[in-house]
Amino acid sequence: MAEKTIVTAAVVGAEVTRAQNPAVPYTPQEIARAAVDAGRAGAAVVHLHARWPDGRPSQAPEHFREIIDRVRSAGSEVVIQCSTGGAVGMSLDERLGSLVDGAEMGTLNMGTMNFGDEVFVNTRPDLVKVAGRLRERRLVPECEVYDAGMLDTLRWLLEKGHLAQPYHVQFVLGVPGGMAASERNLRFLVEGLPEAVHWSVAGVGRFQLPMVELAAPMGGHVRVGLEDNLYAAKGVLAKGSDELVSLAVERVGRAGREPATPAEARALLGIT
Ligand code: KMH
Ligand code: ZN
Repeated sequence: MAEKTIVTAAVVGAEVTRAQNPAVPYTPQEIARAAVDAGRAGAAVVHLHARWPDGRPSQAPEHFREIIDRVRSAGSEVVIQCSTGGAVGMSLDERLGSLVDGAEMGTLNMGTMNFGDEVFVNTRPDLVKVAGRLRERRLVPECEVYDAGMLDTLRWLLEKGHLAQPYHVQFVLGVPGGMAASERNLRFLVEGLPEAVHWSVAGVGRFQLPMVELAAPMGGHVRVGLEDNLYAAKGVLAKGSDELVSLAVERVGRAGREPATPAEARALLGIT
């Protein structure tokens, strides 16, 4: 029996807006509802960002606390992963505001890169700081890998003792400035992992569901949601991240695998 597939729902990022898709959640209440709905649709993990009510990206601890409280009050057991990426232009200290009590995982962005027309800054000292904070707070890191050289950075963090199992790798493919979401690139990246570790892929835009179809038979895990993609099909806006999760779950099933429950995802990811 193949290992179960962890479906992560990235229900809102820092970049997408309601003008692009009215289903993009902004308030903690809306983001929590989107997370709970994604969990019902089959997501085991939710990757969280926050917003100010007017839609500006927020890493304010109070926003993350409210989202997590609301998710748990609704009875959802989804694994909570908080973004330390935040938005381009935020200071690292501001970005770390998301790591509040109740978080179980935090992202660790693996290097500086062009992110669209901007620069997403993650120097090596930044990485060491984020990794240290995740360790202090006993959060499982999810390493966000956008480009091949970032795997060498991952190896460096391991060698220097800044990172150790358990950790998870998310290949985020298709960001303008990073590696494209292609089969060749995904296979190359998976082969280049420095050690046996669970990995997942998040394809940006129209590559989101094709990357699910590719990764599921390869034994990978998958991420979908409005952070990375606003459409359920060509020209058809997604009604929410839960719809994208349902589409991913269908594809995982077609590959002969089953979606992991939150408890199964915790066991796979080493969350205690
Ligand atoms: N918003 C992007 C600049 C993460 O969540 O850790 C980075 C991002 C990564 O979304
Ligand atoms: Zn994110």
